Amino acid sequence: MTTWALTRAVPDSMAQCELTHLARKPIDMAVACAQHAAYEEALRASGCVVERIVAMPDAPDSVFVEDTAIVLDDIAVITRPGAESRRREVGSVAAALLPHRELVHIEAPATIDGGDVLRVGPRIFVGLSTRTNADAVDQLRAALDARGYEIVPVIVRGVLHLKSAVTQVGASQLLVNREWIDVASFSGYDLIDVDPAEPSAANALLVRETVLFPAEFPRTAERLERAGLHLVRVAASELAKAEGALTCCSLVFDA
Ligand code: CIR
Repeated sequence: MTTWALTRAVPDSMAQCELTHLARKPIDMAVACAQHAAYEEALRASGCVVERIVAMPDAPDSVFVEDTAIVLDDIAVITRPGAESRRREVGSVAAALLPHRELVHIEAPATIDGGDVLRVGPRIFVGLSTRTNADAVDQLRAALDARGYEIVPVIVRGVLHLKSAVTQVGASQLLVNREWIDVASFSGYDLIDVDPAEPSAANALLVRETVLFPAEFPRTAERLERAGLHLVRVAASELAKAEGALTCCSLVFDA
């Protein structure tokens, strides 16, 4: 079995990316590309085979492949991204997933970004956000209930995606920022809070036993290490200016 990580190159047009909660700041493209390459290297070091899918230089958010699909054990859901400008990204991701999974497609009027989907075992938490609506929750239920998945909607406020507010960092450990979600939905898990000085630190990428973690958040990193987790720090300052973080830049799955 191989652990795959699908990625896509940083597009030349990234300066025109969608922004929802952030003010536009100049992105240093050389640094962005170097950080993205180091991220891919960290994925390799964590045991993944990295496959860069076809580049989309004119699609400003195309590096954020996570938003285009939800890859589960036996099926992949191709999303219909909430931002109209991003809908053309999904075709090439579907083509890359086709050798590995049966595909289902989210259809209008539903919209959903993969960044709003956190799978923990058989539970699939779905953020209701500016990008993801209740129709998407209904369509996910229709597609996945019979396969044993439980769909749990969670309201997201003040931040782009569910996974900006909560991600999985260990078998039963979740890293959370309670400002943006009601953690009542996550009772039964061991919750680790981000450091209050680092509100954007809740997006970590667990790959096998390793947590890829943004180098910009040392206080939260210390908390995670104190909890016994193995971290690899990855600089992501330029991708963060495009409102992206570590989970957004890959689709990781076993096949
Ligand atoms: C967007 O607004 O769609 C992009 N600028 C950022 C997407 C980040 N994706 C993610 O958190 N999954």
